[in-house]
Amino acid sequence: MSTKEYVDKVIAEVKAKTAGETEFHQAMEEVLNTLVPYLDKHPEMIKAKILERITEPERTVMFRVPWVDDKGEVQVNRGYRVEFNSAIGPYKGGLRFAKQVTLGTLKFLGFEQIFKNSLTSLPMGGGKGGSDFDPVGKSDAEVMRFCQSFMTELCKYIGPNTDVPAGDLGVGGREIGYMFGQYKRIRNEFTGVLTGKGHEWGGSLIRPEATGYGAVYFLCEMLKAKGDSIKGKTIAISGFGNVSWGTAKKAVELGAKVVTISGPDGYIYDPEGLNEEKVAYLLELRGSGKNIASPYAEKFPGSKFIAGKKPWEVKCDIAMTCALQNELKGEDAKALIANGVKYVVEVSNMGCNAEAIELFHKANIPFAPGKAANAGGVATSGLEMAQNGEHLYWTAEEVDRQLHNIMINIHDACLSAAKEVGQEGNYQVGANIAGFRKVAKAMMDQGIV
Ligand code: 2IT
Repeated sequence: MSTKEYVDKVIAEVKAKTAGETEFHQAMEEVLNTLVPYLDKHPEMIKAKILERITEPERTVMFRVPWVDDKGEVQVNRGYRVEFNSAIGPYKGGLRFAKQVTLGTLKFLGFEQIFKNSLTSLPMGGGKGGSDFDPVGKSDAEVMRFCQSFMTELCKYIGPNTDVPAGDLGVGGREIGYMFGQYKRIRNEFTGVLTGKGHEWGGSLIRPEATGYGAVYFLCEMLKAKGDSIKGKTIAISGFGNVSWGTAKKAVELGAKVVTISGPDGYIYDPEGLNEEKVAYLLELRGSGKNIASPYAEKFPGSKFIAGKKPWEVKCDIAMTCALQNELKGEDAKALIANGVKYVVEVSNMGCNAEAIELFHKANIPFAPGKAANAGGVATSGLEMAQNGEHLYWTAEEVDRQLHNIMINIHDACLSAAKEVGQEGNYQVGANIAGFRKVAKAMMDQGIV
């Protein structure tokens, strides 16, 4: 059997035993398909069934999360933690609270996290969790009661050397605070069991900005590799949450023109570009808890709201997905290419579908996959863990400096891994191989576990 046939067989078997987990299938196929040239040179990994093992989470917990809403009615959600791989460190990854969350969603995110965390060069395994709890329109008291109930169960499975969750969609500083408080109360210990904490109680400076800053640092390296620079470039970004905010903040600071943001309701086109005031307004928009982007257009005349559409139809040099999985599909890629896009950076996890990625490759447009470009968030979580372990705080400059170095190293690791398998300039292949080989080697060293 050729390596390609072997990989196809593993993909088919994984799909058959995880029926219905479509987002996980997409993420798993995307990674496994790119590993063929690497596995060709490593038959010992095929023999040790590394692919069969790495696609099966070490452990998954699913649990009931009962809570009482403001009207006194009992609500029941489902909580999850997928502890995917601990070969190179404790499970690490965010918690996502969103209505549409399923086991398949969290398995895709947990699977991506294995390779992303490996790319950071920090000792972190891969995990992800969350709930189908919908934070939209919930009161502060409801969010607190939900978080406390969620943590009452989750606290049995996590710990600073076991599994360290963080935020993701629907989980920010407020939710991390409520969950940390409950963990501390039940376990009677003050430890770095979560990252993204408030700075007063163990959180790292720059963690809120880190995902967006890191993505822009990665973009700057891509530009540099082509003898180009970010200054004066027109950038279309999606979303208006934490990741979009950090991305816009750093891009604007470095002299780019960010002309779009978006929400589930549509997108904002701001031809003058965002400035410091508009970037700061994103925090207000998110804080409103309404999950819509349209109020931006009322606040800033000169910008307009386009209902029900995505920002990928505007003319831009650089497109950066900062919202959700599969938010940029084949037809969006075609529109971007027709409008002359020069670089695409996936900042959301699996922001582009397979067809879109293929189109960017065919058009010779440098494409950065999320697991490389958005790794700055979890990398800074790793730096938060290091500070907690040392019982120290580092300055913002120190954290930012380390984040910047990590992103430069990830960029270079992607390019050199791609080159080794004869696919020069292919960040997707490079990220997957560079992320995979470290975890696979660790698994080989640790025996059949
Ligand atoms: O997707 C991600 O990398 C995150 N949501 C951050 C995870 C973390 O542990 O900081």
